[in-house]
This record gives sequence, structure tokens and C-alpha cells, in this order.
Amino acid sequence: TPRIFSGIQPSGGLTLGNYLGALKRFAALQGDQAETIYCIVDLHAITVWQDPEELRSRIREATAAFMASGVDPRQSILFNQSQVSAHAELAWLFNTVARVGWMYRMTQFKDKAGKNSENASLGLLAYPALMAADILAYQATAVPVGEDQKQHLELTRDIAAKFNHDYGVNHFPITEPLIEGVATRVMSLRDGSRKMSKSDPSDASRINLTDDADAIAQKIRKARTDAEPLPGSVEGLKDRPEARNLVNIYAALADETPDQVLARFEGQGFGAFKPALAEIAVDALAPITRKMSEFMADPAEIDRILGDGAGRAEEVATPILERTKDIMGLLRSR
Ligand code: AQP
Repeated sequence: TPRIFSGIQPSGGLTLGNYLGALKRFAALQGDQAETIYCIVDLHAITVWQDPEELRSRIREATAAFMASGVDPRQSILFNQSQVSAHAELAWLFNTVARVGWMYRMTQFKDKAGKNSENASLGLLAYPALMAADILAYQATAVPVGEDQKQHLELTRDIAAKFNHDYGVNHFPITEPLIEGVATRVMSLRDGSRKMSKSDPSDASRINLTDDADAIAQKIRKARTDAEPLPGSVEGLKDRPEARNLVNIYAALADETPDQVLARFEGQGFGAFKPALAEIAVDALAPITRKMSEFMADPAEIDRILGDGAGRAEEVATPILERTKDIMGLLRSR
């Protein structure tokens, strides 16, 4: 059976982008066909400054979001990265395999480091080596992610291949990205050329999983669009990124194709489309928001679930880490 791994950073409140691009698909992948391992990646989050008190609560909130979206901690291993030391250890080993030039080429590093990249944390540069460790500590064969993570995943494959080649082994799998569906890149509601992001300074740019019905309706009403009516098929949305984004969001929430959505709204303007989108978004998100706050009412239970998940994750990761050290010629303590 394939082993699936993925993670989300607790670097802010989770968004509709995280839900459609990640959480909803994580839940759908559970079952007898695959082993699923999901992680709140706090070690990634701290590559940019996080207030400690806020981080603690974000980790719990992200855990609640996983469960409210249908990730079942009995069916999947659900845990918190920093509680399983194999991630940090394997990341160091991969820092010796990966090349500095590979890291400088990452567009996320360039975006997040900005103009003054000399001042970025070393961790932000090494981020993809830690991500490779997250995945390969479990010898995971497939990783569901949004489009934005594609480049990092290619680097995971490069690290696995170089390790296997340098040490003459077939130890790490060459992981496949699972980038599927219409919502692999949900865009900002304010700017159709930027992705919806939990760390965007503008709250109006995103729908948060904690937003209530009024906030969702208002953000959709104010979303940037053009003045044209909707076309009958997606070809007509070329060069209309904002319109395309809203149609994609609708399709993903309704489990339809964009063409099916457009067949119904052909010729109508956003005055009609936006309220319909708001309604379907509220219907989909309200139960998730409600379940999240129920889980958040019992933080001790969340901590217990994460502790249990960490124990089960460790059972898988530790032998793989030990074998990796053996291959590299590191002695084990006995
Ligand atoms: N806008 C998006 N559309 C589709 N998928 C998305 N994902 C994120 N944004 C979108 C997917 O969610 C998963 C977790 O992402 P992450 O928390 O590791 O960080 P990120 O990709 O950097 O997302 P954010 O929200 O933009 O976080 P910040 O602002 O902290 O950088 C991934 O599978 C991602 O593809």
C-alpha cells in the first residue's frame, strides 16, 4: 500500500486555500488503499519569527482544523513535527547531501526572504531539506500538496536520488507529488496573480477557516472581479484570473468541474454569482468552523491526540533513521 505524507505550517490561521488544496484531500485519501501520515510542521513555521504563545495556540488550532476537515486520528497518524526528533536529525543528514545552489533556486525562499536575503534565517534557506526529511523519514511514496509546493517536492526527489547514488543504495523512494483537482492553487481575493496565503497582511485577501458566515459573505462580495458576464466554458476565462479563481473555488466546494459550474451561470454577472458562491462556501465551512471550536474547547485532549500520534510516528521513523545512519557510516550507541 502507498504511504502518504503531508504537512501544514501553523504559521497563521488556516485558509480556504489550505482546506481545498490540502485538508479536504488529506481526508479523502484515508482508507484501506493507503497509509496516511499528517503533520503540523512547527519546525518549518519558526523559519520566520513566531510569537511563542501564539505558536502554541496555532499548533492546537491547526490540529483542530485537520480533525474538523475529516482527518481521523485513528485512521491516520496525526502529530506535531517537533515532537518526533527524527525529522530534525534526518534534516541535518540531508543538509550534507543537498547543495547550497539547489536551495538558492527555490522561489519560496526568494519570495519569503525578500530583497535582504542575507538577513533571512539559515533555516528558511534549508527549509526544503527539512521537508525532504519529513517525507523520507517515513519512506513516503506520495505527497498531496498544492501547486506552490511542487518545486520543493522536486528537491525532495533530488535529495533521495543523490543519497541513493552517493551511497550506492536503494534506500529512499523517489516520492510522487499528488497535485490534483481544480483547487491546487486558490488565489487571493484581492489579487488574482497571488496565491491565497495565511500570512498575507490583508485579511480581506483570504477566507479563514474561523470566519463566520457574515465575514465570508462580505469578503466574497468585495472580492476583486471584472465587469464581464460569465462565459459558457473555461476557455472564456482566459486572461480573467479573478473570475477564474472564483469559479474554481465554487467548483471545488461543489465537487464539480468549472465547466459544469459555468454551464449553470453562463451569461450571468457577479451580482448573481457572488451570492451563490457565498452560500455554498458558508454551507461547506460552517460545520468545519463549528467542529474546530468544539475541539479547541478541550486543548488537553488535543495535546493527548498529538502525543499519541507522535508515538506512532516515531515507531515508523526511528528504524528508517537508524538504517540511514548505518548507511552513512555513523556508529550507533548500544
Ligand atoms: N492558496 C492555496 N491553494 C491551494 N493550496 C494551498 N496550500 C497553501 N496555500 C494554498 C497548500 O496547503 C498546504 C500547507 O501549506 P503550508 O502551511 O505548508 O504553507 P504554504 O504553502 O506556504 O501556505 P500559506 O498559507 O501561504 O502559508 P504561509 O503564508 O505561512 O507561507 C500545502 O500543501 C500547500 O500547497
